[in-house]
Amino acid sequence: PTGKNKADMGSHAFWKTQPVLKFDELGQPIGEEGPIKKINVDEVGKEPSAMYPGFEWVTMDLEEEHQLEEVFELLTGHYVEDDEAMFRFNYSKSFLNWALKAPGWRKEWHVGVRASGSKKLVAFISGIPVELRVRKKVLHCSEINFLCVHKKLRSKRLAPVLIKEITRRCYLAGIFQAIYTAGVLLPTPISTCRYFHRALNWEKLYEVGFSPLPSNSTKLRQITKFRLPDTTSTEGLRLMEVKDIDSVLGLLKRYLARLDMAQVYTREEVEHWLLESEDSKDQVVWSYVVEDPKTKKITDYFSYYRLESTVIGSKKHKTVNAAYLFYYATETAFQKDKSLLKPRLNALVKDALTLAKKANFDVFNALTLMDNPMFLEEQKFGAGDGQLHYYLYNYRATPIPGGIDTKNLA
Ligand code: NHW
Repeated sequence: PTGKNKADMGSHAFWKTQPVLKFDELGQPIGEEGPIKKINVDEVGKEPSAMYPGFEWVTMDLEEEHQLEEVFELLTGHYVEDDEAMFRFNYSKSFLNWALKAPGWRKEWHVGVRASGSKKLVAFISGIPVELRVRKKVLHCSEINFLCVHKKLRSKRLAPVLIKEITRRCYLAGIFQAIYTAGVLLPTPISTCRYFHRALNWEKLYEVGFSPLPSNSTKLRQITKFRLPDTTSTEGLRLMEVKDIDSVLGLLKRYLARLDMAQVYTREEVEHWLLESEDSKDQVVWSYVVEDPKTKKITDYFSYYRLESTVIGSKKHKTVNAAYLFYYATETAFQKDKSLLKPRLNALVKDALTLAKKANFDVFNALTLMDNPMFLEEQKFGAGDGQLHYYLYNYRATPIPGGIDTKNLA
């Protein structure tokens, strides 16, 4: 046998020691959903485990501009790339501020590793507190993200050490569950979505190698296909303002209650995640509402956030400016006539695309979650290569279907 088979479904020397579902438990009935392991905080280590010789643990202070810059530099050079190493996520500093300093954030959950000699930051992992509803139960958990190991230190089993350390810090804070997402397949996803991409600037996406030219098409035809109107069409559409927070929170709560799994937002979180302070130099999130001109009620909401990718090999273009569909909600979901939802979502998303194009984005990305399958094809999104797996740590739950996945059907 070759070593390759071993790597495939994987022996998972680390993950098999962790309180997560095994692949072969997938087909079996889960029973009552709940924690896999009972954690006794008294038995949790009070100190970090030993770090490899030549390296040391550090708690990052992201209120300090310089330390935020260090995390930014590490991620810019070493974070997630596509399989062909053509693009790498380039989270901006304002994005990191937004994502890592969400309401209730703790400095202790911004964990780094430095080289002892040079003090250079070589690895990072983070968590933020979130309330997560899985079907009827609400879990206090952490959302783990930005796990990153410097390219020169890969495959040395540093990632498991980082994961165990953030786990220890969560346990000490009385948090025994976590949610995280990854493009790689690990034991065992609770849900899997596919990325879909809608070209806004097709020519640039073609030039950087992101969008192919189909053999039965021409450049001009592709450009025409993805053309968008100059103005939006939904009456009453405008930017969300502070005065809309309560309406948006109410609408979003009702909309998300229809899903098997969703974050439970407080007012403060809506303000943080959906409304950016006006003095932000480098805007991350764009939120829009539809205000009914007659009743003045907020009937719809949508948002997207900005995340650039570095183009690794191109001379002509340094980055791809991508918008990611974030939250949305619409009253049509609650009307008796169920056939209203699909056309309304299509109209809203078309407006979102139109606005993103005006704001100079190159591509608009969305996953196969929420009600997205109702508009992805109609709005000319195409299935990408990438999947996003959703995972729960120390929680046993029946998997949640992840919407359409045309790549798997093909
Ligand atoms: S996913 C993005 C992860 N980051 C990147 O892909 C950046 C580029 N890659 C790297 O920096 C979003 C490295 O390749 C990383 C692995 C650091 C990924 N999640 O050190 P070794 C997140 O941040 C397992 C979980 O030798 P490496 C979510 C792998 O399966 N595990 O590898 C993070 C193997 O274990 P196995 C991952 O390439 C969630 C082991 O690591 C993983 O040098 C974290 C190999 O380690 C991934 N993305 O470094 C979990 N990638 O058992 C949080 C690889 O298979 C859990 N591995 O042998 C919850 C904790 C909190 C609980 C609180 C109650």
